[in-house]
Amino acid sequence: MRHTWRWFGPHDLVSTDDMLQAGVQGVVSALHHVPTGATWTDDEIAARQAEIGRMRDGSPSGLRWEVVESLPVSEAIKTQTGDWREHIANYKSSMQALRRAGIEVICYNFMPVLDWTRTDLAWRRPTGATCMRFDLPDFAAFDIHILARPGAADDFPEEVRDEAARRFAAMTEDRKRQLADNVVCGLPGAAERFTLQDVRDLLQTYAPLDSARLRQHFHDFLAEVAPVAQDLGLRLCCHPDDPPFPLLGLARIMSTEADYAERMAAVDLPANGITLCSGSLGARPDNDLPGMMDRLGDRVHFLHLRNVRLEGTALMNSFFEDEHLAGGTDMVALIAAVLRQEARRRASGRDDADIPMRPDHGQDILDDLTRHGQPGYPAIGRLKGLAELRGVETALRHPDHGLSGRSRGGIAAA
Ligand code: DNO
Repeated sequence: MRHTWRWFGPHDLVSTDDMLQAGVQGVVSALHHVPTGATWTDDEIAARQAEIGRMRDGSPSGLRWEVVESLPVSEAIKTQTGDWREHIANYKSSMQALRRAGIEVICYNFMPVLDWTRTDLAWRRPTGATCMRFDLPDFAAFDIHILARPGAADDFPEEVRDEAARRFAAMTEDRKRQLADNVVCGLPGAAERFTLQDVRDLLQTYAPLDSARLRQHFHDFLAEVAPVAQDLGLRLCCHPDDPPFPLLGLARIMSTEADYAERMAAVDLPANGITLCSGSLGARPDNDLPGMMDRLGDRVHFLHLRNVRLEGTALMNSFFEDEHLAGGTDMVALIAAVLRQEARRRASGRDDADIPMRPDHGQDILDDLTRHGQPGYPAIGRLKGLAELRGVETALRHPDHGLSGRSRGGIAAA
């Protein structure tokens, strides 16, 4: 695996120096200040590359911008309204500019309205660490009582509805505001910041879009951009829905293995690939992450490794972001599946054998608790995650004690 790290740019409170000391090999970034739908220019891309290339004192960092996360897909493209055709043309121009700059991997998502959704951004663990959490009754309180979305109550089981009503009745105005801010925060580092009214308006534009229509729009988008990516030698990789179940009455079409398989078959090109995010997909009990890596691994162009702890067995659950080796996903089995895939790629001479991986999210620990970086992206919590993941990888790769071609379930191509 290629060990990468998400960086939000010069305003990120975690610096390039911090990344180097964490042992990072490459950087994941985006031009968050460019409005969604506009073209990324050569100059803007070069400026970000230069920022990544230097340490705080101006000396070279030796780091390169290796993965774009995200080149965002506009709501206009997802709904096929307004300037969507122009946005697709701009998307292609941005891909060309990125390729000219030597960047090959582009992550994006096709989630309507909100990117990731949580109810708590700093939920306290017994150790005093904090993490992000999705609490179903709190989310229902937001949806039914704060956003007051028509029909929202029908989307939750009765006991969740009742608990949501009880909690809402006890909420101070501050708590209501905070909960709303947490839920609509789901665009890390993006230029846009949604108000409740923005969310209501956007939901209106999605009203006519059921899953079948949204799927069709996704396939139309892929039919436009994936062949261009293939010709340019780029790898596109779609991030899953987070969480991977329907929210706010919106269609969700990247939540399961079947969704991924269908999207890849729609435009069957290697450039049409996926971001395997174990934390997002793992929030659904029926997703088998090591199995998905084995079966879909050929098209996995980017890995987000993190773990969540589910608090129930239903499809729609409360969960929190656990430590990287805790939680419901068997991280050792998943990394073993990644190493098997990389060995297969090496054996067949693919030049993308090292799959970029970033430790996704981290709990806030130690000095993170006073640094207050981007929610989910603390320096030390992620460093700890990366160190643990690297430890698993190192052990599995050990020639005598790890998985080898000779041992059962080995990582060799055979
Ligand atoms: C959350 C991230 C997502 C991801 C986008 C990709 O922290 O994993 O926001 O960057 O969904 O488009």
